[in-house]
Amino acid sequence: MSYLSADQRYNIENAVYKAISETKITDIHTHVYDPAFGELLLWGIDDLLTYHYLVSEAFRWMDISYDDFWGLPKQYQADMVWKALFIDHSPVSESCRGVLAVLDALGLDVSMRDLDSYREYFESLQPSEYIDKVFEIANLDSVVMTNDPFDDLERPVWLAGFERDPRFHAALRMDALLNSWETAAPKLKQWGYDVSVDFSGETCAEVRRFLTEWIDRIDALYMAVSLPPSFAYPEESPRGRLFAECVLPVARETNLALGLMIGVKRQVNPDLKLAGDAFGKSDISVIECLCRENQDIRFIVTMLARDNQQELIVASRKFRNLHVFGCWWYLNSPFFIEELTRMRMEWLGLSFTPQHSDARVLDQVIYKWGHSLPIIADVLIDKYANLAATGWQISEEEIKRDITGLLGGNFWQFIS
Ligand code: HDL
Ligand code: ZN
Repeated sequence: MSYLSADQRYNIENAVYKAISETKITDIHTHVYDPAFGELLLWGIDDLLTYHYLVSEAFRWMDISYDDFWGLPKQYQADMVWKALFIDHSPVSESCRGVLAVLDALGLDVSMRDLDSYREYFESLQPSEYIDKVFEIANLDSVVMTNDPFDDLERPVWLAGFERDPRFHAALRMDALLNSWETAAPKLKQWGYDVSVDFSGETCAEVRRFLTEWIDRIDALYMAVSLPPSFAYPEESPRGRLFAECVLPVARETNLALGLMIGVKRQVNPDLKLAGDAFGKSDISVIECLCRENQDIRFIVTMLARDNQQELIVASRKFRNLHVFGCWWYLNSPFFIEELTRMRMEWLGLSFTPQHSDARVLDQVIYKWGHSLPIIADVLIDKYANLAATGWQISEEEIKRDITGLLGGNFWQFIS
């Protein structure tokens, strides 16, 4: 049994931190938008402070009614959140710390606690210069958006066409189609797709046409959908039928990966709007069945319940068409990132994608990657140190190779 000298560990640490800081990231799931979408791209201090994570935390201290709060202009909402979560109570939650980490990374003086001066800074910036700055600070190569043809603000931009910013890839999000078929069908009909809620006639063929036309229009990297804990497949339901007769055939036909984000319980408290969603434990056998019966389709999967993580890892060991990604939403904090990354590396080696930001406000990529990369680095250092203790020699090139894979390379290899 050979032991690791302090020098050996120091060299490994250096090589990992160097490679992590130099490797550009593909952020494979976000809610940010190509600048062509204008106001849909959120950025700056007031969007940061009214991010739904902070709103739900602020309501725990505020005695204003939901309606009164939502009726306030965004800046007033931000003022109330700032007071409740930063001034009246120390901002120790990850969402609050994240706002301060962004301001600090931008070179603003967080100790001043001067919200108006922060506002002046952001008001002095143009979106295009700010996007460049944020991508540079966060060391992003590109992001994947969440694109919803049923979004009335987003759809017309795509239909009018625009020159794409190559840093903003698209993903076709199918929640409205698959989880709200009764309201989606009439809209599809209105858009010229000959569908009926009762699936009569050419409905499934027309839904397939809708999917393929939008995949082409946005040049989607993958199709995606978020699903409730109760998600079942096969299932005698509109979603079950759409999956079987539309989504899976189109994935096969287009050779696009299918992103499944499982476990979200939507609108547990509707008064909180975007902040009103919670989660539940899902049945992993549904994923096992999908992967087993469709081994020619690639699934990129993340699950929202901590209790689903080990079984998702084991499912990924059973099916090479299942790629695990990210510490999603309520798992995107240091405590869970550490646990999930260690579990995954010990049982999947390097064949997974440890993180995505899920950023809804562009600036958030700075803190969401800022709290993830050091943890991923530390787990890697431990694993490389354990290898070195056996006498196995790791080269700097191999460390760079491994990290390039974890920060996007494995994703690109899996989906193409
Ligand atoms: O469904 C999703 O993609 C989730 O990420 C939701 O958008 C959620 O509101 C979120 O932003 N989580 O980080
Ligand atoms: Zn998301």
